[in-house]
Amino acid sequence: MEEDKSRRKFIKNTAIVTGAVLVGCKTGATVLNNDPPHPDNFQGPIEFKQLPLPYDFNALEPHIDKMTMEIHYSKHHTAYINNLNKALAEQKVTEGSLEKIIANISKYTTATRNNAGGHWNHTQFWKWMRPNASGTYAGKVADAINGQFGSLDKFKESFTDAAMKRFGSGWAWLIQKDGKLEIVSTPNQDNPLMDVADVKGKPLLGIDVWEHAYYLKYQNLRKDYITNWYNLVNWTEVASLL
Ligand code: MN3
Repeated sequence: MEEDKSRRKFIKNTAIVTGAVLVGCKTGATVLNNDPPHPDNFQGPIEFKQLPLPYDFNALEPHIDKMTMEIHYSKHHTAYINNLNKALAEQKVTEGSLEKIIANISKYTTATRNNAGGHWNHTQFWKWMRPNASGTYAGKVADAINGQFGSLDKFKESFTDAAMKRFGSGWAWLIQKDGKLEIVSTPNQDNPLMDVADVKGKPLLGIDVWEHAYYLKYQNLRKDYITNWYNLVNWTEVASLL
């Protein structure tokens, strides 16, 4: 409770000092903009829900097997969402989009960071893959990648390298930053949209290199998983983000 009091005082002072804009949230309560946790005005937590997988569990075979997809989507991704909702309820967060929470992730708990990242990353990961993806590398996405990296093969080389060098669990990303494309990687469920990321940018493509993404089929052969994963890349989705 002491903490709540000092926080309220802090918020009040901050509002006076910065002249922060006051906005009304959906429930009619008045809250400080860009200050997601506001225990005074708690009206019930926000809740995120899982979108349906855009294809069947077996649709990515032979590159990713049905059981991996089923466990990955129904167990891992679902757990990130449930744990995110739990973490937000504990912090009495009543509003904010997933993107906004992620952009200000340093203001939240570690559980929020892990699970908000897990939810955003997987929601997008399902869209970055599609069955029979061959032949869609063309147009502006091909121009952008060829222009930045020389060729699709050169891009794959660098992207694979980033994904292989990510020690332990994490992700490799193709991001857009200051109008340029760049390849980076993040640990755990972090992503380049987070204010805590070493290199920030807009993710155009990302690969999950947690063992749960490939171990059933590929065991320790992460490189084989990455190599085969390129057959699934939904370049149309990448182009839509450019
Ligand atoms: Mn995963």
